[in-house]
Amino acid sequence: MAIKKVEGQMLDHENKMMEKFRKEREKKGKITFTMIKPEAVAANNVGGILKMIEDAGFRILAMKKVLLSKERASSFYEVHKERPFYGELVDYMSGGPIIAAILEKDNAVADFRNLIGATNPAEAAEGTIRKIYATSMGENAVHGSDSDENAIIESDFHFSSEERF
Ligand code: FUP
Repeated sequence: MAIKKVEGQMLDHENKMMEKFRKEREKKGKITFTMIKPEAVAANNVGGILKMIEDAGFRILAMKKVLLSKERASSFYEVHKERPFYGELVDYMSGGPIIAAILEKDNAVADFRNLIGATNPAEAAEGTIRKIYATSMGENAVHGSDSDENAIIESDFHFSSEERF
C-alpha cells in the first residue's frame, strides 16, 4: 500500500515536470500545428508531404491519423463560422481521415506558412507544399497555424500531454 502511494506520488511529480517542460518549450514560439487534409491523405501524399516538412527542419513532436466527427471539425474551425465556406469546410474536413501533427522548430509558425504557401494553390509559390499537392482553395492539402497562440490552442485540441515527445 505504502509503496503504491510513493509510486503514485513519484508519477505525479514526473507528470508535473513533463507538463512544465512542455509548456516552457511551447511558450517560446517553437511549435506549430498542422493537418494533412483528407484529399492529400486519400491521394497517398502523406509520405511526400512529411518528407518536405522534415527536410525543411521541422521535428515531429506528435502525430496521428484521425477521422474528425462533424462536431469536432465544426469546433476546430469555429473562428470561420460566419464565413460562406464554413459548411463546406466542415463537411470536407470530416469527410475522410486526416494526419494531425505538432511540429517543432525555431520560428515554427512563420517558417511553416512559408513552406506551405498561399491558401489558394494558384497563388502559392513554386516549391511550396500547396503548389505541389493542393488541388483547390478548399482542398488545399495542409493546414498550418496562423499564430503562436493558435498553435497552442490547436495542438491542445488534438493531443494530450502523453502524446507529445
Ligand atoms: P489558411 O490559414 O491558409 O489555411 O487559410 P484560412 O485560415 O483563411 O482558411 C482556412 C481554410 O478555409 C482553408 F484552408 C480553406 C478554406 N477556405 C475556403 O474554402 N475558401 C476561402 O475563400 C478561404 C478559405
